Amino acid sequence: MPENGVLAVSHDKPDAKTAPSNPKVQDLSSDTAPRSEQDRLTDNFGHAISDDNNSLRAGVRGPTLLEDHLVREKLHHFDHERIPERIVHARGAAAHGYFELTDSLAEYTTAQVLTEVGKKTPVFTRFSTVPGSRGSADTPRSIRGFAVRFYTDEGNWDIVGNNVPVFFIQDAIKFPDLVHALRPEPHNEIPQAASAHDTFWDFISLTSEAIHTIMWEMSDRALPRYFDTMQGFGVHTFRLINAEGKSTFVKYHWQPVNGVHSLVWDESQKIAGKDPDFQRRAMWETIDGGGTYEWDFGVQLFTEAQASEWDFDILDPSKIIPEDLVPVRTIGRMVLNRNPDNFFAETEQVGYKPTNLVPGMDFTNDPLMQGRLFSYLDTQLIRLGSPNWQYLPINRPLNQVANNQRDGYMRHTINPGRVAYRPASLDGGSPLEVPRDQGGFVSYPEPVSGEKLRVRAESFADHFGQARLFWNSMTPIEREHICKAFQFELSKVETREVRVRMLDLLEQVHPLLASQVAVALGEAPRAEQVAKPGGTADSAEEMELLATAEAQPSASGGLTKAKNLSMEEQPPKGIRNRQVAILAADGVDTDQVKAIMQALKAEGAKGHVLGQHLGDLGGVEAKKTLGNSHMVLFDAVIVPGGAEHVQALMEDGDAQAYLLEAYKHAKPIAAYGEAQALLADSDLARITGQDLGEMQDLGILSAEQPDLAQFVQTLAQHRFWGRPKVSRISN
Ligand code: HDE
Repeated sequence: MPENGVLAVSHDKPDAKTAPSNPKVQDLSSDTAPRSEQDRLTDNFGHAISDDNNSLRAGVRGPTLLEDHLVREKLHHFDHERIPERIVHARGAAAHGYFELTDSLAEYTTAQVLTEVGKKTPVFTRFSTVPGSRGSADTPRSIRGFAVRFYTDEGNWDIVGNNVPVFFIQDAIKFPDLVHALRPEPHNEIPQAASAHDTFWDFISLTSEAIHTIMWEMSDRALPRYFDTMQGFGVHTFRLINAEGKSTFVKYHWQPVNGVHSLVWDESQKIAGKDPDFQRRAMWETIDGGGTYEWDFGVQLFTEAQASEWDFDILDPSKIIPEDLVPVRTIGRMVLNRNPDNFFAETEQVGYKPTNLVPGMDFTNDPLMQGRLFSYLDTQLIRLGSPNWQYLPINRPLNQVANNQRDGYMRHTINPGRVAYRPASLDGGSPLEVPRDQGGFVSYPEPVSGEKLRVRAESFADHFGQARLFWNSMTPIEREHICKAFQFELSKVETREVRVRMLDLLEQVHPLLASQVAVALGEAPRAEQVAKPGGTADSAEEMELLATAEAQPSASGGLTKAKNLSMEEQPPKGIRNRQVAILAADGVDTDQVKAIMQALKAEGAKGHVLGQHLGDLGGVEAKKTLGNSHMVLFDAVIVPGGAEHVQALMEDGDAQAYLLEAYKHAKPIAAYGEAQALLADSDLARITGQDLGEMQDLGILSAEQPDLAQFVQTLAQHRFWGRPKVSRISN
């Protein structure tokens, strides 16, 4: 805590209580501008300003004078406020927190952050979408960035990862092509934050190495519900080096404590309009309310000898190492518990780079990673404008920086003395090199030999094997969502040759997948049996067909199906940070509402009372309305009892729409007391023709009095696929 007490006065948020224990937050506080009610307005050089509303002019209605340094200073700063956004991952949000190690990897590495059990290392973690601009929505179909900076005692360590474990291309030289194809098309800058356009699919159809990652991208993995319901992966194989200098390969995994859950496509698109800030808002509000976002940190550790047995190359970033071959060992937890004070200074100015490794770690020859080792440092120069970007408060490490680098735009550090070179006999030759046994970084002495060649290794040649493994590992509903995603994306492609080339690629994953898509595109199917396109989520026939569609994988270590690829097969993990809509009109049973809110709060979830109007509903307060919210923004809906309120909701189209949307998107619905009649007589019952009172197994609860334990259990299951007649509800 700095002596000037800056931290104490700079914010009065509930999460400020977590600040003093976080050394990085204390470090930032020395640059946090204090703000108090007694502040006197000054210009940038400390001169007090008496009038901030009027320029200095000659005559009451006359021209503004060149002399007016105050207006010039203010406009000058404003004119230069923007910096280039990130070329990819421009849209993102971040939070502070800590990483706590629970299991030491001392056998494998000397890195203190991975060997000192119980130590809490400050982190700053940023989540992002890939293709969209900084002002785009949170929920396009996109792989998500998952970048974690650890401020360790040995310098910064960044795992700049994604929420899927593989990448589209195998060599960095293709990255600009991939991104140019994905981003809005250059002639008209359309479409924003979307892959559903010709250039993207043109590139993919000619780049078969992308097909495995494309399967992930077309699955619901590319539509995470919240940041804390997605996994994170380091993607590449890295090295850990122990005290004897022995190297072990490692892959990094983040497993969300709240389980892995996604949106469905219809929901994602609607959220993009109803609340484009949906995910950043959810994280902000959870943390602002004293809650946390948490992940377990796991590693897959393996040796060169193991790697040599597998029929895929561990240097190929388009391949996973199935958890069946190398289980994930959980070694710690990341807890995000503090929002940034300032978006620009922290979230925008943070510059991650995969070269931020600490001693006891090293890179591998993964050709995608090798390119990244150059690119991230390079990009910060254009984005942040100076080689001194690493001295920005959010980027500087917690330990001391000492070297002979000097000068450059915006140099803040004042380096005294006359020596800025090595070797030097003056000033004691400082700073001194640090030998390995005292914590100096030493690269792993991997033997390297060979001819200089511009080639792709033969061991990278299998492009389809793991795409088939992924397909096989999906449940029928997940397969259906993949088929529908391809149908949507490719139906937006105007060039028929591109669509057909994609079908050729898909056929090599599975003919049924290709056929389901082909029929929707008006092309001939590639399998004997096909389900009707534009089909019905509730079609038992389609589900059965999808259930039996197995492919023959390769490059999979002999597996036909792999663990933990399916989200649906992962067990439910409780309801923490879930959001529940409670529909309420005047006359609602307020005791029931309070009991529901209480029960949700006790489990870490949040009930939101949505009134027909804001304000008091006779003892509970509506902070949102049916009209200013939407079902897609919630995980479940409850209609409490109360005769007058139920009567009002029966006639309210918005209330009816909540039930229809919740049903369609497979979310829990509960109706209590008089609201049972509302359910029975709802548009939902009429349109689907279902007896909604008999659908407890499908997540529709109705009872005289709320059984809140049952509701919590139902909410924990998240989605109830297989509800009948879903296709009768329009988008
Ligand atoms: Fe990135 N990537 N990337 N990337 N990446 C950037 O760096 C790049 C790749 C990832 O929240 C840029 O600071 C190349 C894989 C994340 O600030 C840029 C290649 C993975 C973020 C860049 C890749 C990632 C970025 C843009 C192929 C997952 C956001 C701004 C050789 C393992 C970090 C910036 C944040 C950002 C280059 C491939 C993850 C241009 C050249 C693979 C999470 O430097």
